[in-house]
Amino acid sequence: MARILTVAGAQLGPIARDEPRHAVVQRLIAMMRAAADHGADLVVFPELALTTFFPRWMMEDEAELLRFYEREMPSPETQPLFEESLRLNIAFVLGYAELTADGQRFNTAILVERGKIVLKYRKVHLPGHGEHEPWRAFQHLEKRYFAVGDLGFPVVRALGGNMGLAVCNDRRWPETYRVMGLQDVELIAIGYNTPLHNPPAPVHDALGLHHNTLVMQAGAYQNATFVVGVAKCGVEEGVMQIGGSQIIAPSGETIGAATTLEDEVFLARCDLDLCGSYKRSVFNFAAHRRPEAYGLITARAGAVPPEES
Ligand code: ING
Repeated sequence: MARILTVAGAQLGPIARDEPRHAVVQRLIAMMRAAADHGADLVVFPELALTTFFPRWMMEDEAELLRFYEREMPSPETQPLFEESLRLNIAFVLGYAELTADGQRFNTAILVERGKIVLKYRKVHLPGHGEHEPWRAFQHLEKRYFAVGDLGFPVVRALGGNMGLAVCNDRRWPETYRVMGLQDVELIAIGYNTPLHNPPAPVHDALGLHHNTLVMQAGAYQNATFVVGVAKCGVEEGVMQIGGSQIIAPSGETIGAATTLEDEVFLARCDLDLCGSYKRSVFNFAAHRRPEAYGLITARAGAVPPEES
């Protein structure tokens, strides 16, 4: 029996700083309905999909900062999204800022199937900086506002396949995909907020969309998995964030893509059994990988250059 998932990406245009959650949830529900109308089994929303990308500002006032986090999931504002997904029988991935009961803060993503959270992930690779850096046109304070994720990179059986999650900067690191590849993942959903301009390296800006596609196509192919990358994009509070939302097959080919910088639903037919032809040949990990040669990958964080000869 073929395991074919119709997958939708629900790219988000800008969310204003003062946009109320219930208004954002209505945008999400509208896209969830559009996805379901096209027969989608799963719809993927971006990273931090309930609020503006608030790490772009330095906030000294704790109360102001904590307004951007969710204390419960679902909450009264997000419950309608869970109910609609149950009514439409469509699963969804949602990124949001999580404040735990014991006060920890994470950049979190969840997979919800039949109204239940079946997978939770907390972002491991936090880009940016921890202190206010006024020289920047805008801040990127994820290292200040979030703790490093403490759940690893879990993969679960859901929707008839092996599902995994990652968040934004995670997609740039091959380890993210490989740890899930070693759990036989077949589809990884990755939401992101990526400013076009990167203040520490402006010369990279023109390559932003290229790097976005490059890392996700590589991750998909090298781990024989589908990758669904979905942006929050457009000019959000004065900062241009790239689009480039797309669905990538285990072949590394992009098989569905958004073409605007606004709220946009796009789809692809994902035959999960396509993963097998790569998992059984070129990326048959058991047959070809040599972990005994890879020790540095977990033993060392930063690069150490060779001795001068
Ligand atoms: N954003 C960016 C990302 O990794 C970034 C950070 C911006 C990296 C520009 C490189 C260039 O896509 C988040 N939220 O991780």
